[in-house]
Amino acid sequence: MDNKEHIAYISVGSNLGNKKKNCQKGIDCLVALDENRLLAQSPFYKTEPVDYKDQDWFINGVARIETQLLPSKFLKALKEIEKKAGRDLGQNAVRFGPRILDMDILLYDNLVIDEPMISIPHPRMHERVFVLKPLCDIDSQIIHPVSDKSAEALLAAIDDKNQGVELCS
Ligand code: PH2
Ligand code: MG
Ligand code: MG
Repeated sequence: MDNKEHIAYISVGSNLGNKKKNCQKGIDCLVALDENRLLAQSPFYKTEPVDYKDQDWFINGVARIETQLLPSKFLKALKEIEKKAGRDLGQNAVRFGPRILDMDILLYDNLVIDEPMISIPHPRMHERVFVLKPLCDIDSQIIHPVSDKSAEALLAAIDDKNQGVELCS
């Protein structure tokens, strides 16, 4: 920890159990840590599964967090929260498949990291409506440091508007 404040955007998702509750609990657990503070949270969306389609629909949302944790520690905190929520991270867990709680780092300051254990920005965020829609709700002008485009511009550039995403009641 370098004691400096950093701004991170995270996504939360769930398609098992009480999906909305799982997502909210994930954010609550993260900001319960002394090093983190919640700056903004999007509404939740009900979303159709992408990549691996043969699974139940998801609840997704995005939050902006002020953190003193460096990226590797911040990621570790997310993974611990996922595990505590009961997520199966074993060998048999299907890639892109059903999960109680998924918490991903989308952006962290202007940082670009591409390493086996950590990739920032999230490598698929620019093609996912279920990420960009809630991200635009809290900060449509935030710039993706690789493409240099705003969240709003990235969302507008997605052709496949069939990725079903609707506001959660
Ligand atoms: N997460 C995935 C794969 N597919 N689809 C939706 N709608 N929402 C997700 O969070 C999601 C997904 C892998 O992380
Ligand atoms: Mg994910
Ligand atoms: Mg993940």
